[in-house]
Amino acid sequence: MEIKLKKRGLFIVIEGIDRSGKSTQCQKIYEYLIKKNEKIEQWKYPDRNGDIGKLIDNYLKNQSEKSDQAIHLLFSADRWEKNKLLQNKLESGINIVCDRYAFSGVAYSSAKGLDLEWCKSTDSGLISPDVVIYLDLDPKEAQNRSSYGEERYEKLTFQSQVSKQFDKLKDDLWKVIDSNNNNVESTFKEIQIKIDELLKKREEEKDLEIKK
Ligand code: FDM
Ligand code: MG
Repeated sequence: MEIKLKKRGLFIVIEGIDRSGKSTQCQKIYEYLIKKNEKIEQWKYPDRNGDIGKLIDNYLKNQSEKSDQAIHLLFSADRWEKNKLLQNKLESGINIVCDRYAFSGVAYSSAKGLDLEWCKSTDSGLISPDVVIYLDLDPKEAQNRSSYGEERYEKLTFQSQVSKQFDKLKDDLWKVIDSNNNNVESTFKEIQIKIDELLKKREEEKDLEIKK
């Protein structure tokens, strides 16, 4: 009998409007998993250092113009470029915590008026996360946070529209956390509960695999 120890890495996605605290929580998750002796990497989309990411970065900084469809496809292409690598990492047992993913792609592009289903279609087939942690923040609250307004999308009316589009994407995979209190620790506590749950589930699946 061949015993196959299947310990796939967790793919944890953090989503939310601009300034909702995603990068802070990604860092907290990273540190938490390191402490638990887990292999973990932090990813972020768009990947502004890659070839495609550089085009996106210019657009976001208002240094170039693109049609709504073209920029949507670039964001999507940025993810497709790294999909295989992501799969390999997860299969080799590395956990990935990712700041934004295809849900941002759909929410931001459809907030401009592009068809929701079309927006979804370009990401169809990408690896699905194990959980989407959504940091829920009132767009008016976001406006008061530091560095707001530097990039193209950081405007109250647009962020309010993005927030409404995110609402349409929520499903059972999502864990929605109210982040309006701006309390890093209490927000993380809720995330931690979810992560512990996922780690436990994965261990149980591994045990099942051994018994088979
Ligand atoms: N964004 C991000 C999109 O419009 N589509 C996407 O697919 C992704 C991943 O780009 F305003 C937007 C969201 C945000 C901007 O993201 C850059 P960061 O997290 O603020 O760097
Ligand atoms: Mg931003």
